[in-house]
Amino acid sequence: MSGERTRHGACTLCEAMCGLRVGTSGDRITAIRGDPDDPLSRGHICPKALALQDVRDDPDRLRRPVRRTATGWQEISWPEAIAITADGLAAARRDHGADAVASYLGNPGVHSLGTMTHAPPFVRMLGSRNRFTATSLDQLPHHVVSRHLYGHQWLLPVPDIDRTDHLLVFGANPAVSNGSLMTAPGIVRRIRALRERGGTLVLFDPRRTETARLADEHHFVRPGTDAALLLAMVRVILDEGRAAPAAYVDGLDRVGAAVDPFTPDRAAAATGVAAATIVRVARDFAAAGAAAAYGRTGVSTQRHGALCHWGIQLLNVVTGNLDRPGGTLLSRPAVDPIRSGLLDSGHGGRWHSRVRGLPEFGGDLPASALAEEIGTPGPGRVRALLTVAGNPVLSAPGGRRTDAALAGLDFMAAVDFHINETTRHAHVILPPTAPLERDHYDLVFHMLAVRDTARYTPAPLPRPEDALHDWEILRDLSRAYRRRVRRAGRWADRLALACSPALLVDLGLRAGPYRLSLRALAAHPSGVDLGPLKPSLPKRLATRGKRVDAGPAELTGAAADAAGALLAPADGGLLLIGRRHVRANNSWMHNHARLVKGAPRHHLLVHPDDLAERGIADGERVRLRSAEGAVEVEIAASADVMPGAVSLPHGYGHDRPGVRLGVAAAVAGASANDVTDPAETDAASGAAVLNGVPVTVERIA
Ligand SMILES: Nc1nc2c(c(=O)[nH]1)N[C@H]1C(S)=C(S)[C@@H](COP(=O)(O)OP(=O)(O)OC[C@H]3O[C@@H](n4cnc5c(=O)[nH]c(N)nc54)[C@H](O)[C@@H]3O)O[C@H]1N2
Ligand SMILES: Nc1nc2c(c(=O)[nH]1)N[C@H]1C(S)=C(S)[C@@H](COP(=O)(O)OP(=O)(O)OC[C@H]3O[C@@H](n4cnc5c(=O)[nH]c(N)nc54)[C@H](O)[C@@H]3O)O[C@H]1N2
Ligand code: SF4
Ligand SMILES: [Mo]
Repeated sequence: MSGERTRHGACTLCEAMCGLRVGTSGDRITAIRGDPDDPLSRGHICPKALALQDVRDDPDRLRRPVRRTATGWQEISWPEAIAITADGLAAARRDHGADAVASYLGNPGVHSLGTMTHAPPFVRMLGSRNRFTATSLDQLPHHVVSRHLYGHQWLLPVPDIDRTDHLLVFGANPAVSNGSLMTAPGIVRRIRALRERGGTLVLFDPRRTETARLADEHHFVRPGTDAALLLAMVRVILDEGRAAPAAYVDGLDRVGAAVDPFTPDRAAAATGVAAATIVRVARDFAAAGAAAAYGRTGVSTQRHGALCHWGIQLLNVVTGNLDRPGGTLLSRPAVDPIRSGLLDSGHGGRWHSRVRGLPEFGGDLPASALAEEIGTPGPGRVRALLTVAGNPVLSAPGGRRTDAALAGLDFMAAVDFHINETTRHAHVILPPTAPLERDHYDLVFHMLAVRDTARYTPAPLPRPEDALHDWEILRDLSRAYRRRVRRAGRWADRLALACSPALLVDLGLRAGPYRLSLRALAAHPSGVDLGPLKPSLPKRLATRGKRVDAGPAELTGAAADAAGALLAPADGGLLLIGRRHVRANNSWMHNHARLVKGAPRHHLLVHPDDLAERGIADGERVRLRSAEGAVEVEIAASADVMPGAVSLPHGYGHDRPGVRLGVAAAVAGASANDVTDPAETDAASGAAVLNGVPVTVERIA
């Protein structure tokens, strides 16, 4: 057909950042395919890529700003929306101080170039201590541990999956998530290749997952106890004289003392993993040629997330696998947000949350504290909120409290294109363009990728008339805000807010290690290959003296504090864990028929023995209850979850009044985070406890 063109694009729906070929005709999408010439994704896409078209065509997606009135949502002009938002934020600051204005930045913001470049400076301009992001619902323990060990929260070693001989995984399900803090598009193919070249995949997860089916070994582990397992493995390696760390590593004596209580026998009683298995897996890891230990959300968002990630880093550090090809390595991104100072090195405890005294990390407070900071009266109370690309009512623990708290705000604005469980409380919603309507460069995920590449894709589709990009909304908002709050904002932030993301990426590329530019990348629309990950330590350490202290006081102390609880034998109660599905994405996209078709996926998985014990039948509706609250859910019996663990995906619970998403009743489900408890956080990091939540399952009378 005439006018048909194929343009390069990038999928922004998960961390794999797959390269796309987008067929277009005028402003329509005619096809979405994987880009075979992309040096990283090499043609791979998953079923979600096609949903980029559904996001663009989504009838529920806002195209114009709206304001909430007594009679419903009303479309307003951009200048009006910007003025109302700036007024609302500035009034709260004037009347109650800067801390009265809170912000929450959600996960899709990390996948939108414009929010990456423009949301952080705008949030800094607000000058509030009440900053919240999805990081504390996700990878915060990784940052805390990297800060302690390597001196910078973003020095996150990446498993060298394409060259490793042995991958040891805790609490991650890459076959579904497509990899996280490990950008490895086509990861199933990469795992198969690992095994075909004689390598081994060993996995610990309370559920026999889609990834478990690809593994050589899968072991159940009792939810929330992995820190005991990991520290016991480190103990075995030290005890048996198998340690072979690099010359720049100190503190193994302190590590040895800290892990001493974690004997394989005691860890076995707590974790449900046989002592002999703990010992053997540790030995196998130490003996493998090149090995990488890796863990994700199952061992991040749990009570001992920081100790888990310390244990994982220790396995790599102590065996000399850190910074070794086939082990774990730092990437060398073409735009280096660490060197450019775009990403904070991370500091902790400079201030604390008002109500519970939780420490900030990297300038953010734990999202578990958001609802109480809004709801608790007194000086310093949050009165106004700006959310950008997030849905804390469904994503943060204690969703009902968040929901109630948001209803009591003086003012709320959302940069978002959906009226969801959170944004329905906003006074004004400012909707950005859809993913394929904007230029893209992955500032974060190139940093986490298993191979160094660089790819800039100009928007494959034109934006609709009168639509603004995320960054333009934030730029205009910052200008309007500065007219009302004159002293707001540092010079550098004001400058950044005035620049386009394209200009900032160009500057970053030019200053980066390969001296690239947008012009240079334009000659390689599928991306340039910058080669496999390379050793770079100790040079790139951000620690004093360029040394790694493997046993910093914060973590050895945390291990001592937690040892009693961690090594307590299992008490027989049920523990709730999460679950993801390849055709779902956190709390959104449940309104796309193409993705949700088929059997419902929001059941509570329970082991048949646990059902029999409670006299509950498969398929029955039950009450799932915790200290925080209860929801009604449907049961699916499954021998794939270990006895004692029950699994429920998050991001459901769409049947709240006022939500304007066309989610079918059969898909609405219940929110796991109405059951998870905001009162519990990981002591050493502040991360939310979303896995390993004590629950009961009761028949509904
Ligand atoms: N129980 C439990 N809870 C969890 C988790 C779990 O495993 N278990 N996982 C946690 C994790 S890892 C994460 S990352 C969080 C996610 O939590 P959040 O980040 O709070 O929520 P999301 O569902 O990712 O955000 C979806 C919102 O972003 C908007 N959006 C999408 N694209 C864009 C865009 O380009 N620009 C703008 N401005 N908005 C956009 C959508 O319209 C939608 O409103 O959930 C956490 N919560
Ligand atoms: N299709 C799809 N892909 C996604 C997302 C999505 O919603 N859908 N979300 C994206 C986001 S925001 C993120 S952060 C990543 C997350 O990426 P992953 O962490 O790889 O994804 P999950 O499927 O949540 O895997 C966590 C695993 O931990 C297990 N687990 C739970 N509790 C414990 C425990 O105590 N110990 C151990 N050892 N395991 C435990 C769970 O059973 C689960 O299999 O995925 C990203 N990719
Ligand atoms: S794996 Fe992730 S980035 Fe690749 S197509 Fe699927 S959702 Fe998009
Ligand atoms: Mo996440």
